[in-house]
Amino acid sequence: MFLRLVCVCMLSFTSVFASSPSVSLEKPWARPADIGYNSAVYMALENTGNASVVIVGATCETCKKVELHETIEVEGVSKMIPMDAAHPWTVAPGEVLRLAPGGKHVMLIGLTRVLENGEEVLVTLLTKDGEKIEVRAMIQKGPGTCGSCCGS
Ligand SMILES: [Cu+2]
Repeated sequence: MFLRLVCVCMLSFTSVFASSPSVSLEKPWARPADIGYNSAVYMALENTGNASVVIVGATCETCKKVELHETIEVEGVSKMIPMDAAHPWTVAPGEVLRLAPGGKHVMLIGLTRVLENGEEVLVTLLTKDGEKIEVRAMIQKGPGTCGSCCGS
């Protein structure tokens, strides 16, 4: 009986912490852009927990739609392709997922406010387990471009 009670306790503990996975974010930033345009968010996300973090999507309060993209080169032309749902971004314990210009990024589509240099934008990454990772990205100009649809 005693053992059983302990088990129930531990289970409820786990579910409390399951709402935010153990990750550490390094320098999240987003490109400045006007209303109606698109922006891209970059960061390094380290999995500091002991279970894989699987990112399946994202939301943003200041745009119409968010997509997870990867810039790849096809016959010398760089193209952005949306993440394949069958191959979500998986970060094993101790690994780092790098979102950077010319590679993976979180695409903010159809901005509903201006992303002004020096301000912040809140983006939420969603995991396969229904967890949320809140990302406060600094709006700043950066290297490279995010492809044809960004304009910056
Ligand atoms: Cu993109």
